[in-house]
Amino acid sequence: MINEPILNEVISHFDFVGEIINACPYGSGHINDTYLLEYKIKHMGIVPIILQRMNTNVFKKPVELMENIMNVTDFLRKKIIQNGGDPERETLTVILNKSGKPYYQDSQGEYWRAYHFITCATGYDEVESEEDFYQSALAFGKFQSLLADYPAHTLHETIPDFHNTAARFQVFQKAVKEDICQRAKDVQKEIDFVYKHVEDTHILSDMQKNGELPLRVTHNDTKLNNVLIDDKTHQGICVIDLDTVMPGLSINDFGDSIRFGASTGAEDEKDLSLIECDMHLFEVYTKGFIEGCNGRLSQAEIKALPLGAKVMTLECGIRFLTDYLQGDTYFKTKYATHNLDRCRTQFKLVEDMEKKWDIMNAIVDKYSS
Ligand code: ADP
Ligand code: GN1
Ligand code: MG
Repeated sequence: MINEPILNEVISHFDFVGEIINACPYGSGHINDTYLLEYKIKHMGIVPIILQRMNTNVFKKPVELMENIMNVTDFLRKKIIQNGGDPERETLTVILNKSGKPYYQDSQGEYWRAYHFITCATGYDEVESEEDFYQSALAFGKFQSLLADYPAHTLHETIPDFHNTAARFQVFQKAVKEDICQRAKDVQKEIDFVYKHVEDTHILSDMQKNGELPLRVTHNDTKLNNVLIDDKTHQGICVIDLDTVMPGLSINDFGDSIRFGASTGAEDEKDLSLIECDMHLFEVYTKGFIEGCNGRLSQAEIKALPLGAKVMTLECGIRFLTDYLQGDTYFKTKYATHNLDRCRTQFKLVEDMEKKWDIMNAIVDKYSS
């Protein structure tokens, strides 16, 4: 937990107005440390703000990362205004520090940033209604279509090889070999599962290299809780967590949402009998995502959507297992086998998708023209 003096130091370097009345940890992200600050401002009442300590273990170049976020949110803001939307609610607004920078580096070298808090909207940790899931699909699809003419080459790669599954496999192999925590012996079944799926780890990069799948500006972390759903209208209003916006594959954005939202259980569910890929939710998301992309997806991309779901799920499982083998240094964990539990749900989902492969393809076919 963060100590008070640092929080006070950080807060004093941003241009927040009013009297601070509350500061508490917020949200359930696996990467950054997020705080909700509440300010009392005369005539305005309580104004909430999001303050985040950026995870520089994960994001090695926070200044470049914030440059991406400033540029992407400026671009989105203009598009949203052109389309008659509300830029205050439909994209993130960064609050500058007192020297005009979009971040503050504290006296211990840590990087912080602040956003306007988007009120009366929720980021769900699980699918509570199928309509919300549909709305999240529309929002992530729309995000991609709004950024379709963004000059992708100007974006920094905030995590190199982020969704390069073949590179993830290499790191996994090294982790098994080194086995620094001597955990490999307990997870032989999971390790074997990865080796059985080695062919799947390079299939998407091969399709990209041979021109079947185009590089686009993608979000790359399309979990359900990274889109805020308006509490009143129930529309997916704002895509958040823009740290990994980089050139990538549209089908990976689709796939990451499926592995999280179409699962019948939580990402860290221990009872694997509760984990399946729900074909109805798969259909709901497929419909929304294709609609949201608004004609921007090629036929080849649409056809490859089930593959995106399977490979992203496999990749995420490999990442959780690798982190478990390496001593849980990447993802935040709450108990010793947290990453292992997360890995197991992902591999169960992959198996289930393999069983339901024909159904998944038939669903995608239905929405492909
Ligand atoms: P992480 O990378 O750790 O997942 P996020 O940027 O997704 O961090 O933020 C964590 C949580 O904080 C989100 O899931 C969401 O609930 C909340 N959050 C982040 N930014 C905002 C915002 N501008 N307005 C309201 N809630 C926010
Ligand atoms: C992390 O930041 P968050 O919690 O939205 C991770 C994703 C994983 C996800 C698994 C930058 O997402 O790639 O899919 O956990 N983000 C990063 O829950 O590694
Ligand atoms: Mg998040």
